[in-house]
Amino acid sequence: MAIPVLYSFRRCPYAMRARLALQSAGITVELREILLRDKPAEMIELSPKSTVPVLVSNGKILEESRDIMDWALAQNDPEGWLNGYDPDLVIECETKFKDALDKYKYASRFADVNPQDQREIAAEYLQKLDKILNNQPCLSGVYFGYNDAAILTFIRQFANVDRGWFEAQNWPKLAKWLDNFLQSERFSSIMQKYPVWQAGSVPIYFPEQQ
Ligand SMILES: N[C@@H](CCC(=O)N[C@@H](CS)C(=O)NCC(=O)O)C(=O)O
Repeated sequence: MAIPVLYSFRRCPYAMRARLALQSAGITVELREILLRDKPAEMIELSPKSTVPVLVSNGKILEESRDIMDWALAQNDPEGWLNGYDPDLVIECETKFKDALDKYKYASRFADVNPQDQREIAAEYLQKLDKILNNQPCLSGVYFGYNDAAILTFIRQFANVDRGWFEAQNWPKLAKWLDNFLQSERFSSIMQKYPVWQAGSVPIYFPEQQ
């Protein structure tokens, strides 16, 4: 079977969650790092909507990050990520929370948007996560799993908008959960820097072989 190809962008939270799942499933892909402002023609041809991540495997094209996660974990789920998977919690992150995050982070791109109001909307979701984390160490239960991987990368983005404000809020479990992830080997291994891919580049394989 040909090695699947993943078009990816290091800092994209959707691409990050796909890399987390591929790594957990132990599925090796050829990683093609792209620039959002200069997407390779090969990727646009395969996926005209051209968002990252895009995974191509034996002619099958997956262009939604959760589809890539599901595809990887259906083949191999050694850490039991699918146990405790809560699609509603993940979808709320991608819709209501992400919408508020974008308006908070990029307020000037929207007409009539008050970033503080948007931060409050996003914070409601974060309070909900903090409550869950009051009863269990991870959003998937005892262990890091699907919910954590699918949600953490967006919370990281939110926290980075104004670190001082984020740290001053009363969500200790959430802050600890984020911090544990940012300090983890798991995170550093999916955040390796790779040169931008061009046709003819030497292939880069991910996860890196130990
Ligand atoms: N629903 C998609 C969203 C992916 C997405 O929006 N990715 C962003 C980067 S973080 C993107 O590629 N945007 C297109 C662009 O900036 O041109 C998924 O889950 O994969």
